[in-house]
Amino acid sequence: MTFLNKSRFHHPQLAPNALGLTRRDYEGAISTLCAGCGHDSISAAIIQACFELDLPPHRIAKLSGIGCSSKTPTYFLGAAHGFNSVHGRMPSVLTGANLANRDLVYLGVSGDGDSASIGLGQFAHSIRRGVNMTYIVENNGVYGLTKGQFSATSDKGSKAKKGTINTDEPIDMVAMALQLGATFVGRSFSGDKAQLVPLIKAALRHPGAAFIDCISPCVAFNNHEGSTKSFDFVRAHNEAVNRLDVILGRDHIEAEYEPGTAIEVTQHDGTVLRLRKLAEEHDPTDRVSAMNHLQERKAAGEIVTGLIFVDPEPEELHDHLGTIAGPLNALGDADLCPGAAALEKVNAALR
Ligand SMILES: Cc1ncc(C[n+]2csc(CCOP(=O)(O)OP(=O)(O)O)c2C)c(N)n1
Ligand code: SF4
Ligand SMILES: [Mg+2]
Repeated sequence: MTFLNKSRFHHPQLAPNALGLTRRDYEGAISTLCAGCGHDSISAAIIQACFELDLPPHRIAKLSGIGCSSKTPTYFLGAAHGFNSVHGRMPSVLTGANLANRDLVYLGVSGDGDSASIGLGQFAHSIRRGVNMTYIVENNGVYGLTKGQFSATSDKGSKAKKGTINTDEPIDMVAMALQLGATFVGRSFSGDKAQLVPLIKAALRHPGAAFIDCISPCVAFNNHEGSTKSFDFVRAHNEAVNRLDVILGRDHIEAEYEPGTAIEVTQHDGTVLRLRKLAEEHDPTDRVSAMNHLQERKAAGEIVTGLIFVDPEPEELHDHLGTIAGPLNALGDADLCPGAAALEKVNAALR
């Protein structure tokens, strides 16, 4: 069975957000993934983040490729626009949609196979172009949907369920996103909702290419001893660099921190990202420092999580192309065809 009907009834006292919507209004169909799959926790975190940000669900476009991870948009934001692309091709479809209508909030959901194997080139070009989006990779180190082959993010030396050892070097998507110029880079774990929800909220509010690598154990094929993407392994090696509070313009700031223990980054729309430092030597607004910290901790066997890098003054694809402020798909005949005199002027300038 691939679809289960969900009752529309909900508890009358469910708290509404500023739009008068409850958390239920941000849900989708009932998940058909394996019970305990990390991907379902990420869906729950996306629902929570969008609910808390008061995003109108119909102003969100969720796009994905192929895989268990790419199936998940069916299970959240049922009222959003959705597009399930060919395997690995989500980034170019998202780029095209964003160019045509910049007024939507773009959320790309993908897997490690979808983005680091077949879709690696697509991932790289969407990041380096600075497409304004939140790009989440639900990273389990296997092709879950096709029954557990190693993916390009499987660590060298890690063991498959049937005992095979991976001999290939892994692709670290966080390191790649940093190198490719992403203006927001985070890593999290599906089992750490307290870290993941604010990270997704901050990414959704970031006006540029925001990338989150979310380790998401596959309980069917990659949660055994010897796997470096299992719940136990990630819990034991998780090294959070900071704890993030997302403070919206309307919120009042509650806690105060000792000078030097927190960094505040104000985004264009007034959202304040407050980062409580856990790793003293890590400065999340310095790309080179972020790259160094990532590699140093990786060499020590740790998985760095948290908001690893953010550019407080990001540029995005529309800034680079100089497109008009409104969505291109709303242009009328007069804008698109300004007449013979205007054409003559352009031609004259080129003679
Ligand atoms: C062009 C093409 N090649 C191969 C496949 C087979 N295929 C489907 S999903 C998948 C891998 C999915 O892995 P990942 O993106 O990591 O998602 P997961 O299931 O692990 O969440 C593959 C190879 C396909 N559907 N299309
Ligand atoms: S096969 Fe793995 S990734 Fe797919 S639904 Fe099951 S646990 Fe999740
Ligand atoms: Mg996978």
